[in-house]
Amino acid sequence: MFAVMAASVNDPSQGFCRDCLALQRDSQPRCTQCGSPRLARHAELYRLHLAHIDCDAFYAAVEKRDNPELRDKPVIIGGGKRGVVSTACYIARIKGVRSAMPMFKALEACPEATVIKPDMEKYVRVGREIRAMMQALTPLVEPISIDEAFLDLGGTERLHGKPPALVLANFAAAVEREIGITVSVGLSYCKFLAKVASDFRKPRGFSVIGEAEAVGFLAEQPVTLIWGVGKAFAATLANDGIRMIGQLQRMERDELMRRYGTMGNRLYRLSRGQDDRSVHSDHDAKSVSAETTFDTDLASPADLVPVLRALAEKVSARLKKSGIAGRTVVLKLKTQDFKIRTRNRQLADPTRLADRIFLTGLQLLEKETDGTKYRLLGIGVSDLSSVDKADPPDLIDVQARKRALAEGAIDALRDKFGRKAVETGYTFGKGHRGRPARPDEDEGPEVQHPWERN
Ligand code: DCP
Ligand code: MG
Repeated sequence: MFAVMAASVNDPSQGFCRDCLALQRDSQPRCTQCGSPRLARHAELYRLHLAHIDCDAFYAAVEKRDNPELRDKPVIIGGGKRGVVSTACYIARIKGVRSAMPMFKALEACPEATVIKPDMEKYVRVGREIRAMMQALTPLVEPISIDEAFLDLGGTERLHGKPPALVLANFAAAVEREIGITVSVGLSYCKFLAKVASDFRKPRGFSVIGEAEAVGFLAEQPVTLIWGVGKAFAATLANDGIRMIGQLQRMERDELMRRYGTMGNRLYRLSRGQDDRSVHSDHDAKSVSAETTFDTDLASPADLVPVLRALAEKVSARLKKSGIAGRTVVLKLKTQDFKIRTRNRQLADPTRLADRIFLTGLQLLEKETDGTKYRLLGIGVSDLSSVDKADPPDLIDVQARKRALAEGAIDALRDKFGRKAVETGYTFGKGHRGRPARPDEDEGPEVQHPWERN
């Protein structure tokens, strides 16, 4: 079969059926074998091997699988302490329900919805099963969160007897059959566009972005499509009159870097579809951390504490996004003469709360602020585990419980209005000297996902 495939490279009229995988040798709108309209056709279909896979309405899909009565009904997952929507099925989304929306608003939009409290243990289990299926396709699987991962299928044709595109379509069908939920697949030549592609035609999507159309496709997209351009940075760009990626494509690298620092370089490259990051299976990583190098060395708690707070929030956000928690808080400092100091403290329970990470880091930092000047500060957690045992309600420390609840509320507001919307007492107004680095300057998180153990 693969020989036939190879012959069809670069012929956009050729492709395959995503349901029965039969090859299509003409440009009929339906599969010549099974009649399905779900055909994959693209000039680079058999050449591309970098994929991003993301489950559709993940928590809601798992709940619908486990209660078929809900299949054709609007379902919202969320509520509980935070009172926000974790996710909504696509039926509820038609009514305007979105992740991170306050539950009362979601129910205003869709009063007939069934609301289900999240069952994290179950979602982690399903995520782990899907991950195992991915790892059977290639060793290069890089999980990004509980329901998504990058896969590099380069060099696997011989193993599978078919090119990556077909392996992926087969995988999507197998997940539906064996797990009972649906996924969307993005196939491209780089991570950035594979992720963009997977989001393109959800649910049950299969989108391909080839090298030939990348620049033209990107030109028509808003800047927010670029990794690292959140609400705040998009506002900065809008202030400079830049809204579309096409505008970035017409700017020189020097100009972008002069205006936006290292982020300018990222804008320059990604706007042109240049992204050479490879897929890393992160089996060896055991912690989640964030650190920053200062413009000028800092010694005083007044300068260091706000940075610690901002970094703790970053670590917490990453833990929450990945559905994991850590039990040991690790503080890292680099002195003026490049000596590294690390200090650890183990907590009674794993945490993913910024407040706990920060306060523990603060206790460790207090002992180190003896006038020594530091060029780098970092905070992280290790001893990673799933979230089910994390941050149990603290019956003795009522204040801690209140802080956890407040943090849930802050998260909800930030989900809605962006990070800058809610500043804490520690970070408020500290935007410049002791600021954490821009995303590019940061050391990326090292994440070992609990579902990857065994
Ligand atoms: N999640 C959450 N809170 C958010 C966003 C997501 O608790 N603000 C959880 C619920 C989601 C899961 O993470 O089911 C995966 O997140 P995705 O962003 O991939 O969203 P979905 O899988 O739900 O939907 P989509 O089909 O858009 O991927
Ligand atoms: Mg998803």
